[in-house]
Amino acid sequence: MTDRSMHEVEDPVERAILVGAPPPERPRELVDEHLEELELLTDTAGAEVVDRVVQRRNSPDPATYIGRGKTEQIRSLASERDASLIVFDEDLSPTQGTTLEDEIDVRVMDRTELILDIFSQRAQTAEAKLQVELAQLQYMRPRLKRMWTHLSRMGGGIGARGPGEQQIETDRRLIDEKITKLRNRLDKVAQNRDVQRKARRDEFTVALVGYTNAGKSSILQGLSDDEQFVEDRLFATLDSATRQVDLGEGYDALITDTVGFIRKLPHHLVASFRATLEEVQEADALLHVIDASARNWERQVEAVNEVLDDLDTPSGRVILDFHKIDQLTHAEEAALRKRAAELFGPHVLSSVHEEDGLEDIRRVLRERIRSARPTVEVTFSVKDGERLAEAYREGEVLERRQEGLQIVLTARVPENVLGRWRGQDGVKVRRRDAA
Ligand SMILES: Nc1nc2c(ncn2[C@@H]2O[C@H](COP(=O)(O)OP(=O)(O)OP(=O)(O)O)[C@@H](O)[C@H]2O)c(=O)[nH]1
Ligand SMILES: [Mg+2]
Repeated sequence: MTDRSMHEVEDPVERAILVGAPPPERPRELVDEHLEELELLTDTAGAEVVDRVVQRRNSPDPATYIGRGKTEQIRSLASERDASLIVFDEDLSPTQGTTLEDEIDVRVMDRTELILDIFSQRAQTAEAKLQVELAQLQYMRPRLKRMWTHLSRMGGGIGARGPGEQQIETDRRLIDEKITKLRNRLDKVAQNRDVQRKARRDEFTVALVGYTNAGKSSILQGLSDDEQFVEDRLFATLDSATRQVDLGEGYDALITDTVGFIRKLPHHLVASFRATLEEVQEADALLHVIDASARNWERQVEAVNEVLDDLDTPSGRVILDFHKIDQLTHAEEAALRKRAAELFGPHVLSSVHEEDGLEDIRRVLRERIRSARPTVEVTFSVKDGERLAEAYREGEVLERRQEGLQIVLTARVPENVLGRWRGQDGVKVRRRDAA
């Protein structure tokens, strides 16, 4: 499989061995699926997978997760394959990481560390960089001993020894200070965000959420004719981008593309991305984009729902979008429609490769807007300039006429504004359509 002589000539790419240690009852198919995903993650991080090792375990070994025999086996496999990295699908405790790295004598990472690494490579905005750095420091803090070993390994290895306990203590204090600083800076960024959000409170907002690589950025691009960063890679998007989108029939919305979710998204990351993800919590509607061409889409939906629950997202706002349906045969599409109707509430089907493939999305969002901001006829005095300004500012005026000393507007107005108007003397509100 590997040609060592070629490798010796030139190969700057890290060579990785993947290790899965699933419980005995996990079905084979699922074990493979997890390792395939780990391979994609490893590839995204920039390393090449040269082998996979699986050991089923009832309970993890406290020192090495896998058994001693397996550890020894991986050690010789690593030297045989010339691997420079071992990636575990399971989360390793600080002790397990250190012991494994000592025994295998090659750098060891777990899934969380790998995802953090990808995020740090991909973060673009100042906010995303701060968020990833915070999550990385929190991950590193209890694992300083191993991190130091990484460094000494990179520095040439032989003779290089890890720092003494005292050094680690000092580092830990420095990290704590840094964490406090980062938190403060992130709080400031979050406040700015709040201000921006308040400024657009009266526009209808939609957040695109979904498993990584589901097609969220492609959909935003298709809806807005705007260039988005689309890539057949995991976590192409880390920074949320918001676009004003014309939905047709005079409706528009602000649509935000967000970071993709994944099974077991490290919780430090969810915590530090909380500010970004507030866009999700506060959106008027959530379009949950599902890659319907993935054979495990149902499990991806579950993983996304777990993160959404974690964020306390009201489920009534979620619309499921079965995407990439151009990849399905007619029979598959029919089966999907049936399954979707059995399982879920409101849903649509979409594709960016089919003519009018995004029409269903536009339609369902128009419906949501109609019920969130009903069309009303509102009557008030011509002298009430404040009301007129408010109608234009907070709502969408469809028609305006004057009857004597009264102004009559037909407008789409958010419910909260209508509530205010109803209590006002001299303002009459009449509903034109049902919610
Ligand atoms: N066949 C097909 N492929 C699609 C469709 N929409 C997107 N893709 C492809 O799916 C891959 C991922 O698309 P993205 O839009 O980057 O997905 P994303 O959900 O933004 O991914 P992350 O930002 O990584 O979370 C790309 O290779 C797209 O070209 C579609 O409707 N049909
Ligand atoms: Mg994206």
